[in-house]
Amino acid sequence: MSITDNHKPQIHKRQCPLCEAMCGLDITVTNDEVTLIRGNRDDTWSKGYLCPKGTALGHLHHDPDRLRAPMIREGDTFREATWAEAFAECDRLLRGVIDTHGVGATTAYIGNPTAHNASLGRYVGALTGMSAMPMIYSAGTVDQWPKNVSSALMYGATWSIPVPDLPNTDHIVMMGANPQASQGSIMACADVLGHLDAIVERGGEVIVIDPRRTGTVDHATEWLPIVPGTDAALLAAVCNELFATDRVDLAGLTDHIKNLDGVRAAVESFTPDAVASTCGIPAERIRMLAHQLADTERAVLYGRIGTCNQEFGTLASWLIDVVNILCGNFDVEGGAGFAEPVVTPLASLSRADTPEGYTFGRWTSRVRGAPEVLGQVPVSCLAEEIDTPGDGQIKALITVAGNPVISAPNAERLDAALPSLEAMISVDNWINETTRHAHVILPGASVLEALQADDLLASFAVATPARVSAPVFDPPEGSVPEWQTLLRLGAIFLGMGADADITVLDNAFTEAVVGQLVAEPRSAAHGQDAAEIVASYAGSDRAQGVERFIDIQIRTGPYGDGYGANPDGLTLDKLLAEPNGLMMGPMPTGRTPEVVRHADGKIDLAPEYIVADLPRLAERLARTDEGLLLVSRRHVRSNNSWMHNVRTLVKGKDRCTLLVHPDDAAANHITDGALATVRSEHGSLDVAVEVSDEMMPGVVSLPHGWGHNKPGTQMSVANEHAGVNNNILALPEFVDVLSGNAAVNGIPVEISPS
Ligand SMILES: Nc1nc2c(c(=O)[nH]1)N[C@H]1C(S)=C(S)[C@@H](COP(=O)(O)OP(=O)(O)OC[C@H]3O[C@@H](n4cnc5c(=O)[nH]c(N)nc54)[C@H](O)[C@@H]3O)O[C@H]1N2
Ligand SMILES: Nc1nc2c(c(=O)[nH]1)N[C@H]1C(S)=C(S)[C@@H](COP(=O)(O)OP(=O)(O)OC[C@H]3O[C@@H](n4cnc5c(=O)[nH]c(N)nc54)[C@H](O)[C@@H]3O)O[C@H]1N2
Ligand code: SF4
Ligand SMILES: [Mo]
Repeated sequence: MSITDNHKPQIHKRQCPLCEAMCGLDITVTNDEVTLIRGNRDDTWSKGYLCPKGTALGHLHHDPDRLRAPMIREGDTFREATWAEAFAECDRLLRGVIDTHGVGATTAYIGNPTAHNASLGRYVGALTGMSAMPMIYSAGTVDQWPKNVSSALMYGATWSIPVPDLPNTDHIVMMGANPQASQGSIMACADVLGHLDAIVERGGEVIVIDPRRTGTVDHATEWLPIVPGTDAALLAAVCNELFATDRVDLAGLTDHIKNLDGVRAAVESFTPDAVASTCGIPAERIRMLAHQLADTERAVLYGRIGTCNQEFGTLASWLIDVVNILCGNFDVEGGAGFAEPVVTPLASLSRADTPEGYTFGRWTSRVRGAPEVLGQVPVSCLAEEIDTPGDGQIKALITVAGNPVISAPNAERLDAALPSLEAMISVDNWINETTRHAHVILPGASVLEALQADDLLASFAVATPARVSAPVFDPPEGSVPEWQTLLRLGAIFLGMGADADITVLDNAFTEAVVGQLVAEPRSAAHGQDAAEIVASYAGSDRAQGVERFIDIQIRTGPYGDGYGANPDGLTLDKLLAEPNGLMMGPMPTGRTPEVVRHADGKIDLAPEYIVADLPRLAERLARTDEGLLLVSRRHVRSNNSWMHNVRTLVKGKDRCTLLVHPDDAAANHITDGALATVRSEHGSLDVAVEVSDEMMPGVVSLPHGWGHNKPGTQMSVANEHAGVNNNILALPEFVDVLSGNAAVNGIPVEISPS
């Protein structure tokens, strides 16, 4: 039943939870059915923009394959169960493992939608904390871990990641990002391409550095093809040139920076001439790149997944910020800066593990000996930790909104290992390649059934939007919201059983977070008592749970009402009354002093841990990679692995194809449309080839997120459009050494006709 019983079409205003663009949508509902979705032109953030995925929210909600009730495994199939039965089964299975093997035999995998889902994003920390699992895995190590490492060491804050001020820049260099498909990442912005067009219209430059001439290049002034994995070398040479031509200008940051000389020394051997042939970019063009970035008043360098998911991810991530700082393009209008979200993200509260700062390699993984980085090891380790006998072998796994059988390197080994688990619980809404192995699946709300309030994503916003969205539909009667599911799993770990009173746990968790929120210098409730704040909700209709949590994040945030301290400030109710959202202003500048958490208050321009990796980069310069290198790509109609069950999005020509340059196709006797066998050191697959000069010679591209139609899945549409799993080719131990992040770009492959 819908929230209103009106049979006339009703328009609900709601932000899209699918990607970082956070578009405001007009969702028309007629007789409990979504009949139309359009961009909301009055939305103060996205002004009517949307992409084809946004129009598919109704399909996701109505998808008959989407789970509405918990499922319990029975032999090779699942049966629908009550929530009480499902939690009792979780208790039985998890306790079995913990009592026999200890908590060290349990782990969790946290997937990408966690960051987009209000309940999961806030309460996943409750589960991992209460369970005391010694380690967890996440999609983060096939994503932004290098950026977290560089921010941890440069600023003392893992999630303080600088974002380009896209609306106000006149010159942007984009490396390893394709917003035409992705809609922007660690740069939240609706209509990125519109902003790029505007830069060009005002006479500015948009330079795309990518081995592929992507759709973003259609909105750029220049495409610079680059050999995969060599971005760090290019950027080291840009820094070298900045020093050599005396262009370094720290602008207002001089007093907030240390180790400038450390950078100068570190990049000394990386001259433009030394790196040019490795990167495939002429030395003269590299010099000009440096000159343009330094000499243009409002210029910025931005890098994303192509600069992270590669061999030198941390070096590249670090150097991107270093270049912006050296050019005076940091924390100023039109440069790279730190957004300040209205809803304070929990991630922003994370701190170094010692007073001296972050330490790495505090422990290593059992089987491979991979060093821990920011509490995680590469997700590709998970398979071997499950299938290798011995003390500490993983016997129980909880997946939260993740599909690692598709999205992680070592995919086929993980697929084979999961059935041996004694307990596998999936908090997920579909029976897909991963969750088909679960003993119990616990579904959450649909994309239209829960309150939507972004916090983490808003910390990458190119402005300061304030918006929360009410649910469009009520969840089914008796269903359990995801925040409760996570707390209940936590209670099971604590030995409290399947029907514990989770209110106590919720209050304790919330109070602990509030304590940190009010300690923030910019908190509107700075210095107030956490217990009193939590207690003030007692008896209200927000006495517990995620709504209370969001209200607290808003009211203790920099724009909040501070429980009376700032009476005109924001509250959840105020924002719920503004379905078009409020725009608090452009991306702030001058935030460096409050963002940097190092004891001396200074940005470390040359962290030792990072600089020590430069010899490895120098070795790369000495190496010539013969043969072809594989990179990944995205498509606007797809979202990692989980939206191929929407017919309107997968219709049309096959998109899971290998893009090959005509010269490489000819040299390997491959023809357009034919099947080719692609082989890496780790695996091989057959896939249809698209011959196209949009690839630079020597590089081939295959999307990730495909490889459906596995037995036991319940994804009727996706299974008709199976595609192949890119990660079968990924090399499990090919990682960015400093972060442990997977190098799924730059994989040496051979191709031949099938
Ligand atoms: N080769 C290669 N591999 C890659 C990448 C690449 O570029 N190349 N990219 C990497 C990146 S950046 C990422 S982020 C990862 C993604 O890796 P994952 O996060 O593991 O994969 P997704 O496909 O996002 O899976 C999302 C899962 O969440 C479920 N889900 C969706 N919405 C909800 C919800 O609201 N609640 C719950 N409980 N479940 C939900 C879906 O059913 C699905 O099972 O893939 C990585 N893998
Ligand atoms: N439609 C859609 N949107 C999405 C997603 C999706 O799957 N589909 N996924 C979401 C997620 S989880 C993320 S993390 C973001 C990612 O957002 P983006 O970072 O914009 O990701 P991509 O679109 O994959 O673009 C990456 C580009 O890097 C290039 N590349 C590969 N290797 C290298 C290299 O070594 N150097 C350089 N310079 N370039 C390289 C690739 O050719 C590709 O064009 O997108 C998010 N948005
Ligand atoms: S760009 Fe598309 S998927 Fe992303 S938030 Fe907007 S409508 Fe949703
Ligand atoms: Mo991602």
